[in-house]
Amino acid sequence: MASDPIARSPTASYQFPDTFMWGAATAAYQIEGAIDEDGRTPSVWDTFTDLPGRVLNDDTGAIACDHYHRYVEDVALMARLGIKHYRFSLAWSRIMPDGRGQVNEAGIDFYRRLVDCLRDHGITPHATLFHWDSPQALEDLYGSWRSREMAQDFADYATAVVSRLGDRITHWMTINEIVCFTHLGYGVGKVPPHAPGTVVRSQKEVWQTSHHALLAHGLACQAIRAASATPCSIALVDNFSVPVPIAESPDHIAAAKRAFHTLGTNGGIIFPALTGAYSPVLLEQLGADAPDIHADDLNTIFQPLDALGFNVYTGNYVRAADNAQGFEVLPLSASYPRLNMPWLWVVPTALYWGIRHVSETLGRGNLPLFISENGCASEDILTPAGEVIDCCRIFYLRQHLKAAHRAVQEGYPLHGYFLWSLLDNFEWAWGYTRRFGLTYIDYPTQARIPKASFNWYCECIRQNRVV
Ligand code: GCO
Repeated sequence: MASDPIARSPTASYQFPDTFMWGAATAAYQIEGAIDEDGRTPSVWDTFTDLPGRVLNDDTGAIACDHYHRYVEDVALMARLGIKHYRFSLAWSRIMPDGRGQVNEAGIDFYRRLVDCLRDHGITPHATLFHWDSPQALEDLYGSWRSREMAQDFADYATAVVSRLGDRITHWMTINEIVCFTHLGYGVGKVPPHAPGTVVRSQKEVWQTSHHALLAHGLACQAIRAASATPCSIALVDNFSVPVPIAESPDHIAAAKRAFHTLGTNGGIIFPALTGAYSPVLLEQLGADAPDIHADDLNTIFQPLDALGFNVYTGNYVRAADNAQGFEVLPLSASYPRLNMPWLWVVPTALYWGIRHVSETLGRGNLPLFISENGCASEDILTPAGEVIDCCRIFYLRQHLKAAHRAVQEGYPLHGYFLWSLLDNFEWAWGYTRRFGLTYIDYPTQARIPKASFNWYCECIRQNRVV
């Protein structure tokens, strides 16, 4: 009711500014399928999924959501949802079968068709150049991310893509979640859960892979700007770890800021990307395990960005402590709420605190941000009437959107939100056992069934607020 003071208050009604970008996200290997069509060659994920026992149920991305053939139906679904922004990724080995050199125009054509279809529906494409599916050819040639050569090959791939698609795509994201395909793909001392699953000899070599990925990001930023015919927006997408102060008092907030340097891989990924230097606290901790950094590397890595994409699913509570580091990361008890992944502790305030850390801990308060992924796996219930009930997902998303609203209300430059994911899809080492979609995929028939959360998110978008 217009006269209701609560309905008119942006705080109480969780109203977003009119310019807020509502979107959804996917990634090539997780949805496309068609792994050997129109000239695509294997990525490291094709090789990895073919190894018995690496992926649950030995699932592979060979068919996935068959999006390669069903993209028209999927774009119609996006239009029905009401999103005006769609984040997807391009498969490097579709576009450059050898990872370098010759461009496969048929691969480009698929993305041209997809993007034209999006634009016909008034949906702005946001293209991620790399979402973990390195060409197997480069893994065979020089060990992909283990080599510095990968950075230049990635930049050349970026040039090939942007010079062909830059007339229709103006929102680019270079690389998605560096930690996952480097530290989790080459990690020491355990069977890595991610492709390529090559265990390197030392921590130093693991850090070297993420350093090469940072270089790839930096060189790609330069390549995109040089190749784009029109002014474009370039972002990095990162899932830095978020220390959440246990209480919002100055001592705990200060402790969370200290913790930010060494939590996860923050000090060696988001720090160099956004500040031009590895965190000194991390470097001291790493000692001889720090990567080799050439003279000009940090200048290359520290490129001007138009935005940061922040992928957020969970966080870590931190409190001030009377110890050498001045903070303590609090373990969560077994009874703490968690959704359908071992790491998916429900910590909605991590979304807000992540944004504040970018501003206050990294000193990048003017850098536009968007949430490039947020969502959850939940155990969806299929009713006999054919509905899919996923209340847990609605509750999870609602809490996170409220945290996003708080960030906007307090003046942080959060411009948009991409929900992960539009569709249930191939959840990496978990195969098809985990469902993150707003849309249920019945894999045997490939039927798309919008879940309860789809209708709920549709209403949030329509009303431009958290309903
Ligand atoms: C990511 C992952 C997605 C996952 C999602 C759920 O960027 O984190 O890229 O591909 O599917 O995060 O685990």
